[in-house]
Amino acid sequence: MTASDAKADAPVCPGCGARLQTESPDKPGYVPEQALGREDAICRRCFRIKHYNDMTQVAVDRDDFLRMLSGIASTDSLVVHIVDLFDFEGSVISGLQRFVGNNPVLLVVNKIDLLPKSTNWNKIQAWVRRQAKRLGLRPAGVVLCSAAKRIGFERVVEAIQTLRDGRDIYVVGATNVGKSTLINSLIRDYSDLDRELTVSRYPGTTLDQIRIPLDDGRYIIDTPGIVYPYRLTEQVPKGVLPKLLPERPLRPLVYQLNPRQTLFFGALARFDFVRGEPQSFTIYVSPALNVHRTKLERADELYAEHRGGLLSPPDADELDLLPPWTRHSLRVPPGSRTDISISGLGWIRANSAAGANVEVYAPKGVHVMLREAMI
Ligand SMILES: Nc1nc2c(ncn2[C@@H]2O[C@H](COP(=O)(O)OP(=O)(O)OP(=O)(O)O)[C@@H](O)[C@H]2O)c(=O)[nH]1
Ligand SMILES: [Mg+2]
Repeated sequence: MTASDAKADAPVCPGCGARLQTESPDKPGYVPEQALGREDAICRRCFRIKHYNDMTQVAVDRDDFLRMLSGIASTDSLVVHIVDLFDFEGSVISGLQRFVGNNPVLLVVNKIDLLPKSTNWNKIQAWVRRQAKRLGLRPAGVVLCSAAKRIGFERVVEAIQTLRDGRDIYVVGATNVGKSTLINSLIRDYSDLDRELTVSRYPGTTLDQIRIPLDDGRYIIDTPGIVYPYRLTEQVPKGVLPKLLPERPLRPLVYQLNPRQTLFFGALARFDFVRGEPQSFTIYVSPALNVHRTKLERADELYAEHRGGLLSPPDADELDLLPPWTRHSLRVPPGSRTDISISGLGWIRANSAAGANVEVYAPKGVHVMLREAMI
């Protein structure tokens, strides 16, 4: 996974886990020769992320991640499985139970700061448990938290202490769910270590396992995120991510729609209310994203004329980097509380008991699905 020309016994970058090397500036772990001897040397990529918020994307091999996960079964550890509440289905490792052997799993649902303040957390907790069960996960515990905002952090620590029983702690999850952020918070609050893992808003920051010693001789292990190509966040050009990933709590937007009306989410996705009684739909997407309403019969023309302009992101010069759209026809069943979820973009809650026929256009490969409403 890391630079093949790095020597196997070379020190690793404490930020991303890549083996340090001085040969290939374009490969992971590169440090200039004179920096290599320094005790706190981090690779150039981590340096740039840290100081300039500038990320060099590195191609990663999904099989490496799966091999790494498979290795966990033969260890004696507590597996902390972090999921991003903003992209729950997209960030869950649904086959995790297969990989962990007899080790207990703690399911940590992160980024709860993104939900509206008025959220009923007991309901979310129950929703998470139902979804986890549906997806075949059998966690020994479920906790909700915000690693970045330190909300619910004591619950995470308590659950880890209860379940750990002297074992190592493996922190696993999809890219960008907040694994390294959570470990940084743990280090800061519960140890004397002077260490900081590299975190960034871009998926694929951590490149290899990073073992951080605990007081009792065991380790907490940060791992690279698994790349799930069906998340919009893995498909968009880098420049789009700041608009796609919310930094502040979502402000649900309620749209009262008549049938044959359309909503555009920039030029990233399109939602057509095709058939049903006039009804309201509640949109949960990043507040930075532009939502544009139009009539269905105007939608194709509007898109052709205004994508990259009025309909952005992506901007015109990045449009070609996005895969073409696929159309998903969905039937929202009557009488149900249903979300239409677009992995990585957010979700649309259908509010009417009467049901609806809708169509969603999203970049090819991005998962679009119906689920029980979260809120
Ligand atoms: N809103 C919010 N953002 C968070 C939270 N935790 C982490 N983030 C943000 O999520 C992004 C990814 O965080 P990382 O800690 O790098 O995630 P990771 O899982 O280690 O990512 P990889 O190393 O790419 O697998 C960063 O922009 C973090 O600031 C949280 O609780 N709330
Ligand atoms: Mg990380």
